[in-house]
This record gives sequence, C-alpha cells and structure tokens, in this order.
Amino acid sequence: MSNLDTVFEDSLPEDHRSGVIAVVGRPSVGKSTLINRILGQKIAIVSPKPQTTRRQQLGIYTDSRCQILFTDTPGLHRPQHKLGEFMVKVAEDALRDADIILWLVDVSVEPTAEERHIAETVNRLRGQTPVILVLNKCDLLKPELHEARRTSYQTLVEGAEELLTSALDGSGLDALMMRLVEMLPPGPRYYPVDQVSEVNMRFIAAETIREKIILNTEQEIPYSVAVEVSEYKERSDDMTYISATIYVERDSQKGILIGKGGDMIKRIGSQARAELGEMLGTQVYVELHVKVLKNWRMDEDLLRRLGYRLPIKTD
Ligand SMILES: Nc1nc2c(ncn2[C@@H]2O[C@H](COP(=O)(O)OP(=O)(O)OP(=O)(O)O)[C@@H](O)[C@H]2O)c(=O)[nH]1
Ligand SMILES: [Mg+2]
Repeated sequence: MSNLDTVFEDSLPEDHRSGVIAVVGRPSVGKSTLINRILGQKIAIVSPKPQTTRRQQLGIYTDSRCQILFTDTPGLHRPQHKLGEFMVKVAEDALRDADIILWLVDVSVEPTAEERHIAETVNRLRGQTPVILVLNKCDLLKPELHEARRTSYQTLVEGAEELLTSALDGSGLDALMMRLVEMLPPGPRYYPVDQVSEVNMRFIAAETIREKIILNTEQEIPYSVAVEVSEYKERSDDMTYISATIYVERDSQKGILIGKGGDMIKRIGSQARAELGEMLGTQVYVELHVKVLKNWRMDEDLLRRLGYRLPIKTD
C-alpha cells in the first residue's frame, strides 16, 4: 500500500456516514440473497424453503463514503415452537435497534394475511425509525402489475418510501444503496475496511452444512436439524478437517438423513466439502455424525446448548 493509500484509509471524509440497517420481512422474500448480493460475497445461507436464517447476522458494507451494517434476520412468522419464538425475537430486536428498517416483501405475489401481521409488528416497533419498503423479486413481476402491487403494499405501512429490486439479478440495488447513504446519519467506521461479517469459519462451516441439508431434504427435516461443529482444524496449509454433529428430533429423521447405504449423508458432506474447499482454498475433509436430540426445538435448555441464545442487553 502506498503512503497516499494509507492517508486515504485513515482520514475519512468529513461527511462519512454509518449506521445499522435491519433487513426484515416474511420468510423467503430474499433478505439473505439481498445482503449477499450487496456485499458481493456469500455471508448468509439461502434456500427456497422458508425459515432458512435462524440468527441475526451482520453484513458489513464499506466504501470511501460510508460503512453500512446490515443485519440479516430470521423471517417474521407466527412461531410454532421455542426455536421459532427465538427467531422472531431476534428479528424484532433488530427492528428496534436499527437506524433504518428495510422491510422486504415479495412483490410478485399479493400481500397475504401473514404480511399484514408483519406490517402490524413493524408499525408497532419502529418508533421514529424510517422504513423503506423494498419490493423484491421484481424480476418475477409483469411490468403492467407494478403500480397495482406497489399500491397494495404501500397501504400496509405509513410514510414508507418504496423501491423495486431484484436481489437475484441486482436491479434496483444501486438506487437502494444511494438512498441508504443519503439517509444514514454521519458516523465513524466501526469495522476494518476488509471485514464483511462477524462470524468465524466454524459458524460458516456449520451453516454451509445446514444449507446442504435444507437443499437435499423435504418436509420437516430442514426445520428439525441443528448443526454443531465439534472440531475445526487446519491440519496443514492445504488441508482443513471439519467434524460436525447434525442433531435431529426423531429416530425416523436420523434414518432419512443418513439415507440408503449412507447416500444422503455422503451427498450432503460432499456438497459442503466442495463449497468450503472453494471458500478456504484448501482441501477440506468433512466428517458428519447424526444424533437424535428429542424435540430440541421445543426445549429452551437444549436451544441454549445449541447456541440459540438471545444477546444480553446492557441498556
Ligand atoms: N426470482 C427471484 N428470486 C429471489 C430473489 N431474491 C431471492 N430469491 C430466491 O428466494 C428464495 C429465498 O431467498 P432467501 O434469501 O433465502 O430468503 P430469506 O428472506 O432470507 O428467507 P428466510 O431466511 O427463510 O427468512 C431463494 O430461492 C432465492 O434464490 C429475487 O429478487 N428474484
Ligand atoms: Mg435468510
């Protein structure tokens, strides 16, 4: 790095802006896809199945003018078990703590009763925080329906401006970023320029394995698994060893996850190994074990043991 670059890095422009943007909405509207796309890097797992994201996850966008801290959140829904309650609480906390709320909706479908329930949550918790209604998945919407759909979503939240985006093909994202920079308050850079998230490789490994399970299984299985990495070792410069336990709720789920002759667990392992290998630039060895932890989603103690803990608030 030249001296000039160093000076540029150290001295931020006078009107440098920063802040926290909570990305909230119904499951599957594209919250994680949007953040990954803006960051140009996969920091959160994505799947066509609802309730993929389970925790709050930070995505850090930095350029010379601003630092934007995106919080990806679990989809807001009516919880059916303790894990669901935890997920909704995480999203609600993120809403309360934000400088700006991005409320994502799937503009390719009409608002449902579920969406009206979320509108009620957003309106109740937002206080004075500005809300941008992000009409995502516009690539799936016929242009002649734009106006009608815009109106049906606009009526759900008072005084929100709205923007059409496609997190999949990137359209509308430059306009969204420009608007966010305009709206953010002046503020410092909180994280180093090259940091894009707060999670460590152990967590990324567990999430990557969970994503491959979600993509390869059906019905209850995607929702009934938790993944815990018990060992993560860089055995040499070109070899990483990862051992993980997949917890399921019932014996029958264990059987399905292992598959005939172990073919399902092998497929999950090899897909995770390929993705992690590309990410790490090393050979990766993934060892997977499946264990039954009866009804863990209903049990607060087990949830805590698996790391689903709400942060302790100091204020
Ligand atoms: N066509 C289209 N598909 C999209 C778009 N954004 C996301 N998707 C797809 O929608 C599905 C859900 O995306 P996610 O990013 O996992 O959604 P999410 O809102 O994070 O979902 P949860 O974590 O379950 O709350 C995936 O299959 C994405 O590829 C979009 O703009 N257009
Ligand atoms: Mg998500």
